[in-house]
Amino acid sequence: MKLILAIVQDADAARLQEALSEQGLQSTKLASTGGFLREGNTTVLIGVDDHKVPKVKEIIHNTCRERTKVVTAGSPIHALEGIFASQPMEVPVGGAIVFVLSTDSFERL
Ligand code: 2BA
Repeated sequence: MKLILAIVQDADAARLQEALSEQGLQSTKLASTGGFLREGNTTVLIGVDDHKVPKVKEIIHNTCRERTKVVTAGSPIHALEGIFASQPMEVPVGGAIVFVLSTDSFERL
């Protein structure tokens, strides 16, 4: 059993969950925030048998797009440290950042 953790853009999350659901795959969506842009993104948790991992990756690849975000001058890119973008800059985001974790057990109690 694996736990797939996919960090996706908010705009892709609904389509991803729908596509997973169509294949009978369960998922959980969590609101998250990127450390660099400090913008909202979505983390989707998907628990699957090992042999389904490639299928899940394929669905993620097919539903999550790469987009470019413009960080405007003066944006707090590292707000806590007080570091601001001095020039507008383009940052590619996505399609998705995917972690595959081995799980010791999966139980419904
Ligand atoms: P953010 O941290 O907001 O990063 C958004 C995008 O900014 C990243 O897109 C990357 O293209 C760029 N970026 C990040 N750090 C940078 C830096 N120090 N200098 C220049 N550009 C930088 P993605 O790589 O597609 O990542 C999308 C989101 O996935 C990230 O949002 C973060 O929430 C998550 N993520 C990415 N790598 C991760 C990791 N190793 N561990 C945990 N979360 C990660």
